[in-house]
Amino acid sequence: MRDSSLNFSLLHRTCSLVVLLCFLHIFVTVIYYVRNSDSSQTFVQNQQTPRIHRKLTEQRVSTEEPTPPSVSNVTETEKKLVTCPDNPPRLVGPLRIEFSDPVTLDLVRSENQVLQPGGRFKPKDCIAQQKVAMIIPFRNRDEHLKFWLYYLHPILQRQQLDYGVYIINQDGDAAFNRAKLLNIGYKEAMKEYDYDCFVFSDVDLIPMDDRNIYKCFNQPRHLSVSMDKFSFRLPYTQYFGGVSSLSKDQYLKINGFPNNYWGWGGEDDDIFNRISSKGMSISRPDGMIGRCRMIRHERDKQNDPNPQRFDRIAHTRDTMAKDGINSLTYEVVKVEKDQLFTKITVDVGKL
Ligand SMILES: [Mn+2]
Repeated sequence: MRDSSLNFSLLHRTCSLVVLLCFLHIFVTVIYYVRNSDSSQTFVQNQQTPRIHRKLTEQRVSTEEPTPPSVSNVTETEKKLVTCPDNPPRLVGPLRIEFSDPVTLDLVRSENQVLQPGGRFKPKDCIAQQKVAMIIPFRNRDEHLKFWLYYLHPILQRQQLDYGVYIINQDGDAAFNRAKLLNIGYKEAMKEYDYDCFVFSDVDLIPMDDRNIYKCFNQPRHLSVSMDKFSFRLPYTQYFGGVSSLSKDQYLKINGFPNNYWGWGGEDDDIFNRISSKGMSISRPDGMIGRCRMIRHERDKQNDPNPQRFDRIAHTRDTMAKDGINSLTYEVVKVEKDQLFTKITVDVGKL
């Protein structure tokens, strides 16, 4: 009799313990589930509230950014990522660049499926140090553009840049105006994204080493320092043509670029004058890393040497305050979003 009551009480206690454990388990599961569904809801809100919020505030004069619950959440997810390193780990150094085999846009598209529409990219394993807009002045150079896209996209991705590619296409066949197209590229890119750096590149120049990073430095940067066209030497010390980069601050400090250089030449020297007159200097990669190839071509029609260029360059200091990004006028004719680039066709007027 004593024995069985002992057994019974033992059984009773064991059962109670099991029931308690079950409850505990259910409790923990429920808590976990509720927390999870909570955060997935705020995530969906993340994507929706800014738009709704903006709509609501459009009528009011809105001085505040659309903050709400989203912001804290976004920074939480971004906190897990660290800033990309100064020396991107996947760079390979010297590259073999040649233009004998034709490439097609479809090939380039298939090799760059990571791109977002408009030729946009962001590294996914770290936060890019800079948001860089690649600005390419353009007219009738589709063959060159294919090579540029074919070579540059993988390089820029290895360089871990948060970047977008903007082809600024001059409409019509009046004299070409490279510097004005660059100004337009700045303006149009800024409408789209909060870029803090601008790389201005001719369409026919390809770097031969991916350590030549297409980003901004503490001084305006000349990137195409040793071109095959000039036997891999700087043609002259002040040369700033080909490929260059300026941060947003550097660009605004010089009032952007001149708008009145029609035809070939001079605008790059004007830009150099603007930079040095504001007390800045030119930063450059070393000659080996800064090697690049130019695709050989005939001079374009409507791009004859500009006879006024010497006179203009001599007066940069007097003209730069009123001619630049602050006096820019143009009209957008067409915007095309390709997987590989954003192409903006513009009417720049004529001389
Ligand atoms: Mn050229």
